[in-house]
Amino acid sequence: MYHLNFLNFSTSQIVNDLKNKGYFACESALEEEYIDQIFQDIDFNNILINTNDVGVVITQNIKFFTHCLASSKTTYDILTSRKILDICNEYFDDDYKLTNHRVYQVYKSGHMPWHTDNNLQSGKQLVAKHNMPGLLFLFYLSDVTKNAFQYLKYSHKWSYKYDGEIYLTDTFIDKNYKNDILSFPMKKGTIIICDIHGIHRAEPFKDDNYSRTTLLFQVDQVGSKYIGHGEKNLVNTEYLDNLTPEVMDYLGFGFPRKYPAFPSSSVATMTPQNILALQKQLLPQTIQALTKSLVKYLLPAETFINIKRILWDLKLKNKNKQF
Ligand SMILES: O=C(O)CCC(=O)C(=O)O
Ligand SMILES: [Fe+2]
Repeated sequence: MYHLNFLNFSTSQIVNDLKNKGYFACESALEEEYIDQIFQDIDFNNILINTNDVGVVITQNIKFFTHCLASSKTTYDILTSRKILDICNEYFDDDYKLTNHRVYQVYKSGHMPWHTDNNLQSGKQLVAKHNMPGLLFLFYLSDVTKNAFQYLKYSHKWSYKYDGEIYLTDTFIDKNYKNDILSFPMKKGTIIICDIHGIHRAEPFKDDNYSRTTLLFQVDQVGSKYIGHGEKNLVNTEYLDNLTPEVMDYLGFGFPRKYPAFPSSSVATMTPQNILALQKQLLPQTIQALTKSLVKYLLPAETFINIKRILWDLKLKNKNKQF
């Protein structure tokens, strides 16, 4: 799953970087075949509408696949991999939980504000910043030349000064911390880990021909004071081939989770272009549905059942002929 250049970093080295610098980054950490597999698990061209499954939703210029653990064994394996758990075990000194995760694809443009991820929520609303330790993990699933992850040097040590703010403006950061901005334009397969208390963002970009795909997950040291902290983890039981008390605890078995899946989406979070493209996609299906309902209106229900019986009979006869 991981290349040696990541595995060769000892867990203590990584944890040391996280505690001192607030981040750790390593290029070509995730093997290509795992990245390819994630793209096979997720069809970014298929947006959920009356589909009885988990899948992709859109908000503005970002496509999100949130419930990875329900529909991508590869992401499940990465999120529960030994190396990740080892890092968490050494970094945290109390129980920790996977509090959110998603794969997202940003395209054409993006402007994320500077922020920290130590958020306490009530429903989908941010209500306060918390002081639980936590780690944000990012895997670049495409080469990142634009829209790179950015981190303010040592900000995990002083970001509490801005706990009253939801975001920090670009102007404020440019004025006060311009020289502290670290940017991570790196190759596909890169892993970046950072302290959730560090101030970070994805660098704004505008380019109709560019997109960036990322696997992100967050692990927080959720103490008994914060019962309910985190998004629900919908897990496909088929994937649970490594279940140990450690993994169960990390995934939050039996632990309440009160936050809705991120992002909170609806047709209204799509761009007008997206909605238009969707209408085009829906047209043949709408015609199909109309035809079906017209035929149903014209023919008695019994006729339908009889047609189905005849078709079934023909199918059986054909099958029997083959043997
Ligand atoms: O995509 C990135 O570079 C950062 C994402 C991030 O900070 C977030 O979603 O909270
Ligand atoms: Fe963030």
